[in-house]
Amino acid sequence: MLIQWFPGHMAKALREMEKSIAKVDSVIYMLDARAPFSCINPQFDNLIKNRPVLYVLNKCDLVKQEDLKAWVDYFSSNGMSVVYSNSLNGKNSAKVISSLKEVNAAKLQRAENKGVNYAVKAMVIGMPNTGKSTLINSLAKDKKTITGNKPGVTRAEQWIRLQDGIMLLDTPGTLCHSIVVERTALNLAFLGSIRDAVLDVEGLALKFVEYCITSQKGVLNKRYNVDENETPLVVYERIAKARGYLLKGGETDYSRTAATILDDFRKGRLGQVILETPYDKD
Ligand SMILES: Nc1nc2c(ncn2[C@@H]2O[C@H](COP(=O)(O)OP(=O)(O)O)[C@@H](O)[C@H]2O)c(=O)[nH]1
Ligand SMILES: [Mg+2]
Repeated sequence: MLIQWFPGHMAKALREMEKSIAKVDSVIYMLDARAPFSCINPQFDNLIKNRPVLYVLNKCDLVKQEDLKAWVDYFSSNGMSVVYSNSLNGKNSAKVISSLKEVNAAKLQRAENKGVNYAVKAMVIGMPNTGKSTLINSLAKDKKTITGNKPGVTRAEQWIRLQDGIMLLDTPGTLCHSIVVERTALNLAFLGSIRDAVLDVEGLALKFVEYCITSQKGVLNKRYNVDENETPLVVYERIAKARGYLLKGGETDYSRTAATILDDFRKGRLGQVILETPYDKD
């Protein structure tokens, strides 16, 4: 499957982020817990190399406990600071904040030694749709929030001040301009990080059905009440039939079915479905 997109605005966003990095102490790197590897953007490597990074496995509600634990262990054992989050309910907000302070401990200690009250500044980066804005909102909840321009900065930068002595900078999601590994491209497309307008949505949904019936057995049966023991195309058509998505003359409405399947996955209506484990090689 060929996945192409116009990278112009993303290249611009990356340039903006390269300017902003100088103003922040650290980085919050948002990853979708269902496919953390695929959400790593090699174009960020250079950007973040001199800053402490806190990796956030977001949408943890869409992943089984044991899978989440495997990912946390994987990141931790590779010396990376990691925390998980359900940004919709903000349950883990306190842990995200304390972890961010931990990765900035040296800076905070220096400030304390000088007797100054220092606000840690962190830039929130990640692929589109990983939940950056939702996380920021959940952390800022019930707290005094200021957004908009900082004095002396002409560009509209979205700074959010948390009462916990932290300032966060939201960024637009940025895809890399080419994704060489097909599995990665597919995962990002499944997750909704690539705009559907540039995708073959029906082909994508078919690939997703194929993935589910081979690697996530029972998920489609549970949601759509269809027998999964058939080819991906037949299962796809069964889902259409089960939903009554038929065109005049009884033909399958592939496009409506595709939209439903992908939306159900992205919104978590299929339950806990992972796309990757730390043991996946490719
Ligand atoms: N289930 C679930 N959905 C989430 C979570 N965080 C964000 N979302 C949803 O993911 C979608 C993208 O979130 P958004 O904050 O706009 O992503 P951004 O593009 O990275 O800023 C929205 O539909 C959110 O409601 C989470 O922790 N769990
Ligand atoms: Mg956003």
